[in-house]
Formats: sequence, structure tokens, C-alpha cells
Amino acid sequence: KAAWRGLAIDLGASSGRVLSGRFYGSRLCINEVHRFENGPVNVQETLYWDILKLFQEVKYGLGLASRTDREIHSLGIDSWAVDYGLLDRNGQLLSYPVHYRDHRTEGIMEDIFDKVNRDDVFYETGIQFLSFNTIFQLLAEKNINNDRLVQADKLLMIPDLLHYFLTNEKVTEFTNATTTQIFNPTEGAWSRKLIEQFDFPEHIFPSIVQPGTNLGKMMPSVSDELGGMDLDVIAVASHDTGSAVAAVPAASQKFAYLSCGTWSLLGTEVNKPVLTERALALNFTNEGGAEGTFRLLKNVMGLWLLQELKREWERLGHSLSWTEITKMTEASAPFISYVDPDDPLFLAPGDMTSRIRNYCLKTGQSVPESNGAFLRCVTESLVLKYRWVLERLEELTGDKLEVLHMVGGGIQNELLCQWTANACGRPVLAGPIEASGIGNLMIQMIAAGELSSLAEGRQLIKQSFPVKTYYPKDKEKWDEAYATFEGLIRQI
Ligand code: ADP
Ligand code: LRH
Repeated sequence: KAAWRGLAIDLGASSGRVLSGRFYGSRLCINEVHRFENGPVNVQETLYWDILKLFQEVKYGLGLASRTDREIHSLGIDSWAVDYGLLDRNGQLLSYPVHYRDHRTEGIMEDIFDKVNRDDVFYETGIQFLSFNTIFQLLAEKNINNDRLVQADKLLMIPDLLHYFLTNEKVTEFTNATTTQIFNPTEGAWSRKLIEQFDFPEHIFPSIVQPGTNLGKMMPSVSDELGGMDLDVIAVASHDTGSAVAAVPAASQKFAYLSCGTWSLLGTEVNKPVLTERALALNFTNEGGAEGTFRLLKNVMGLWLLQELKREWERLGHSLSWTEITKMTEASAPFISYVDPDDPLFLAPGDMTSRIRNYCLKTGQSVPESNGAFLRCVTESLVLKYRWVLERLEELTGDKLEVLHMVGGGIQNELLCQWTANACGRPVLAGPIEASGIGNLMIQMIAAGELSSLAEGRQLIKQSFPVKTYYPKDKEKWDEAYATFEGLIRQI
């Protein structure tokens, strides 16, 4: 039997890629067809995503793939969550999508929760409070650009917008819908209550489709441009974290995962949202996943902090590779100062060294004095925060989570993997790197009837990609560091 072939378009906040996948029955092979940079574009003090450039890169990757293989069955798209584009009645995009790191949502939660009950919003959606959730971005839209919302006919999340550009279909894929904080997971529908309470136009919310839905073929204009390429477009778990967690090669049902890229998403899989008072107090989230699962997790600011340090030094003419960055981190003195990576101070792009410096001054710690010291401070703080989240996760679920699966581009930082094992005091199983793309392919294979379930897919991934185990070391030193770190971060 000929191999099944599919394409995964995986758009991360720092880079996008087009991967091709071939499934030979007992093995999945992937190949990177195209990779391109991604990031915020600042125009007159608003941060946008360059969605047209992204679409162009996607088409370029598709064209490359079709030149070497005319037998591809389908494609799927996944990307970061929460952001959207608005279409008018003629189906025209009203604005470039605004980046979730834009300042328009600063202070918006405080304002609205004077009028609306905050706890109710959590119990209605199961979603953690992050200032950039779609619900708050829409509120900012109302405050700043209400004209746009008045003109809007449909709101499409980033992958849905690209689906629309490819197929002309306007739908919302379930996993991304859950991240808006306007979706009620218990009812499996947009929250009428919140739409009413926040006074959003109800008609902008499209119908919801489940991961694995075939959206049909590419439209003729796109197909012609790509030399007659004629694939099925499958709505996969279009939230990249949903796709990444689908691809965790876990052997059992209870496991902790850390999807590690621009963000670090640390959590566990549950069958239904955990809507307890404690989950609310700890600000954990319940995002929708493949096959009716939910991800109980917390966002940690992640490698964004390292990306921003790297970018800042680059601007000053001092370019460093990731390998050099890892070496400098390791060479710097240990356990000097820490930051809470999730302080809102670190969300926006720019001047990361001065913000870290200020944080250290404010908290009475030594200020990092070399590039290596900044890197060490951030990397240690990240892994210590992972431990904090992991322990809260065990508290919430009552489960002992013996191992931590790490996936995503960040696992190429072996120091980070080893220190995660050390800080968390348990083995880390690292792999695969391209988890989002692989999970994306997996949902396409389930839709095509090539695989029967998520569990079978995870077994296939285990067989197909290497996993490296890191065992914990230096327990006493890391326990001591954790005690200091825990004292520093806000207690709940
Ligand atoms: P996203 O999908 O959010 O764009 P990725 O999953 O591609 O992010 O991960 C990118 C991050 O992985 C980089 O910011 C960097 O911190 C880390 N990384 C990538 N390559 C390496 C490497 N060779 N060594 C160490 N870290 C790396
Ligand atoms: C990771 C991610 C994460 C969201 C953030 C906006 O790429 O999708 O799950 O919280 O981006």
C-alpha cells in the first residue's frame, strides 16, 4: 500500500514551518519543506502579525511540497492561540490581526471586573485570566476601534483565517475557540451569557467544527496558483499547544507535559475541565484538545525571555547563536538572582535587560552584570517556575506525576532539559521537537482513517521519533534554590 502523505503548517510565534509527513503503517517520517521567521510588526505603536506575509510563506511551502510530490492527500494548519482577524460583509479583512503582546489590553481586566464578576467568567469558560485572551482583545477593540467591530461580519482565529484564505470557508475550530474565553466547554458552544454581558455582536462568532473536520478542497484560485495542487484542507487541533500535546509520546494516561517554545505550557490531560475554586485561585486553565480531552495547564512566559535578550544584543551588534547562548548560560555562576518569568513586566517586547535589572533591584537581589548572568538568571527562574507549576498541578489533580514529557523547539536547549529535571526532581523525557507539526499530521491521519485514535497515534509517535531521558541531579542545591525562588514569587 502506498504511504499516506500529508502536510502540516505549524505557525509558532517565532517561526513558521511547513512539514511533510509520510506514514508507512508502523512509522511516520517527517521532512521540513520550508521554515520562515515570524514575529510582531510595530506600526505606529500597534503590534501586528503580518498575516499576508505568513499566507505567502504558506503558499510558497505548499508550492515547494507539490513540486516533489503530487500524491499528497491533505493539509492542516495550527498556530498560536487567542488572536484573530475580523472580516466585513464582503469577506474582506478589516485590519491586520493585532498581536497579543500589543499594549491595547493593559489594565482592561481591572476595568471590566469592576462591572462583571470575575469568578463567573472562569466558571463559564474554565480559562485562566491572561490580559490578551480574545475576550479582552475584543473589549479593547470596542474601546479603541468600535467602528471595526460594528463593520465586522465574522471573527476568525488565525488558523481559521488561513483556512478561509485557502478554502473560502468561515468556521471556528474547537481547540482554538476554547482559548478565546468566550466559549462554554460544558455546553460545547460559544457562551451566550458572556456575549451578552460583554455586549459583543453575536453574529461574528462562526459555527464551531471539531478537530478532524474536512473543510473541503482549496479554492480554484489558490489551486491554480499552486500549479493545480488540489488537497483536502483538514481542520486539525488548530491551537498549536493542542497539536503538540496530541503528539506527546506518553505510554500511560496520567502524564505531565511541557510544550516548550516561545511559551512554556505545563500541564496534564484531563477528561473534563477542572472548574474548582482552587483552580481559579491558582489561575490554571482548561483548554480544549483533540478527542474531547482538555489540557489543565498554566502558561509560563517561556523562552520568550531568552529570545528577547538575544534580540536586544543583536540590535547592539552582538549576534549569538542558540548554541553560544547555552554555553554562556552554563559558564555563568549559579543561583545568584531570580525573576518571576510571569510578571506582566516581561510580556511586551523590548529592553529585557533593563526590566530584569529593575526586577532584581526591586526585590533586593544582585543585578546581573554580564550577558551570561542574565541568561543564567532567566533559565534558572524558568525551570524553578516549572517546578512550582508542576507541584500545583499535582495538588489540583491529586495525581503524582512521575515524569515530565518535554516537546517543542526548546528541547534543543539540553541545559534547559537537564535543569528542568534537576529543579523538578523527576525524569524528563524530551521529544519530539516538532510536536505541533506531528500532532497536526496525526489528526489528519485519524480523519483519513489511517489511525483509529489519539492513543494509537501516540504509540506511532513513540515508535517513530527519538526521546532523550534526563535524570535529576544535584537535588540539595536545587531544593535550596527553589526555597529562595518560592519566597520571591507571589504566594497564593
Ligand atoms: P515557537 O513555535 O513558539 O516559534 P519553537 O518551538 O520553534 O518556538 O522554539 C523556539 C525556541 O527554541 C527558540 O526561541 C530557542 O529558545 C530554542 N532553540 C531552538 N534551537 C535551539 C538550539 N539549537 N539550542 C538551544 N535552544 C534552541
Ligand atoms: C503557544 C500558544 C499558547 C498561548 C499563546 C498565545 O504558541 O498558543 O498556548 O497561550 O501561544
